[in-house]
Amino acid sequence: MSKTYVAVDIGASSGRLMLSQINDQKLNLKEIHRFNNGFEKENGHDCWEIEQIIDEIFKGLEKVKALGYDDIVLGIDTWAVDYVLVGMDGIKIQNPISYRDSRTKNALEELTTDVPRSLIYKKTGIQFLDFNTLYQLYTENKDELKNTDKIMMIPDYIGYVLTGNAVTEVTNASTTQMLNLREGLFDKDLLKKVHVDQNQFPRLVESGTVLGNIRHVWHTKYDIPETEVITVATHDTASAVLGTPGIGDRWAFLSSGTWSLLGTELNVPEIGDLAFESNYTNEWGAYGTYRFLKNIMGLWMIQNVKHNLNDKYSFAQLAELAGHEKPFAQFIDVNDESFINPDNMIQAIQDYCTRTDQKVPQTPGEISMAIYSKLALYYANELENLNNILGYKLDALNIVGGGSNVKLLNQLTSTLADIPVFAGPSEATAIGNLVVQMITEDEINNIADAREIIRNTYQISEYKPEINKYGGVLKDYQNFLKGKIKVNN
Ligand code: LFR
Repeated sequence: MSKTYVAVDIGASSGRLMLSQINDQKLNLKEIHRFNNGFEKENGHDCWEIEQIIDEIFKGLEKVKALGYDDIVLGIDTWAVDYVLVGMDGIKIQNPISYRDSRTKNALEELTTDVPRSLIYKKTGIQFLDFNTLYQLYTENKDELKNTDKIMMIPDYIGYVLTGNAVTEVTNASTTQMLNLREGLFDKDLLKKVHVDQNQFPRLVESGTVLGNIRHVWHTKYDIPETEVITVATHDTASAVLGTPGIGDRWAFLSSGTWSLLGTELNVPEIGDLAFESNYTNEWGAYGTYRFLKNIMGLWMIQNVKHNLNDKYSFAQLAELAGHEKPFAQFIDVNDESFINPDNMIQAIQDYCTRTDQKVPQTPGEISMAIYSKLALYYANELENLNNILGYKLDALNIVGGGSNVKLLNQLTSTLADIPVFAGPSEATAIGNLVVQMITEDEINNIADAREIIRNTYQISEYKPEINKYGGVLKDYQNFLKGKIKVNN
């Protein structure tokens, strides 16, 4: 009889608790609790309501208990780069600030005038995103940092509140852009640059280590099961890639959620000139792997558009409306910084098109198609880039996460990138979280077996490229991105 496992999987827009057992080499997943997440303005900054998030986890655990589960194993994954400063009294100093907050706007530029980008890349292998922990810490008040006992990444902090035990898990810690690839530790020079001492980060641990049991005090406040917490691959993208059932060793993944993370799994980091120039990242994975990938703006754009339309349409309806529109009515660089955190996404897209002298999408269908078709073009462009950097051709693209349900996007991507697409499971992140727990508890041997089990459990849909359907549109888009052509419609 399998133990009972619960994945706490929290993304930028929602969180949930998924329960699973493993029987006959199959997983059964049940959603127990779901809640909204998002940042709120606090003292002029976009902040995460971390207490509320933790309260929702307890609510979910109460539901687990009410279903009759008295004894469970639990793993936590969340988005990356953000952190909580904890004071000498063991209590958070303030709510964590979101990576989308504008405070880091100039930090990357400033810090890298002193320390060359090429050096930081050689040391860390991590892409330059202006919200990396390195640049966030750079903007912190130095006195406040001095009074900080612990700097904890979000899932590590939640684990600490639950169990009282503090660690820094590597998959997430690598996104700080402060881990030294060669030494396997925080880089002393980079720490110094942001006035942080190595001891302020709790000890580094690998994914798949036991953190401890939920503290007694929580049992006096909530009616929850006995819970052993495992430190899983706590970065949601790391869990998503673990939960991706690729076959062979030349498959690409696209973890498609608020962000689109496009890349491939490597056993050795790739930090050559091409990787550096293309701003590819080598995030640390579980079991000695690296996620070689690029961040693409992703479903964030359509999530915001849905919101701007007062949630009148579901995602499925928006995709359906998009399907009636022409796919490439304008070109958009989806990674343009104006889409990072605009007041109104529809306006930002329309302004972009006006600025670049192109057809301005108006209706919900046109706007949705503008996003989906440009995402597909962006993916296709990056796959080509990825093949170039690697020096070999990836032979399949596995799309996982919520976005893997968008058939229109899957088909466009397959055709434009000329690659077979395998879509699903949409729950890859929770699954990756769960299988690391199961490996730690000796119910699955290793990640290769876990992926076999995932293939056994889920129906994966295949999309094949439609030959010559869109002519040279990818080349035109690439020229547009390079600033070589201006499009007028
Ligand atoms: C996805 C993700 C990405 C990370 C971004 C910010 O949810 O974790 O991997 O770059 O969010 O943390």
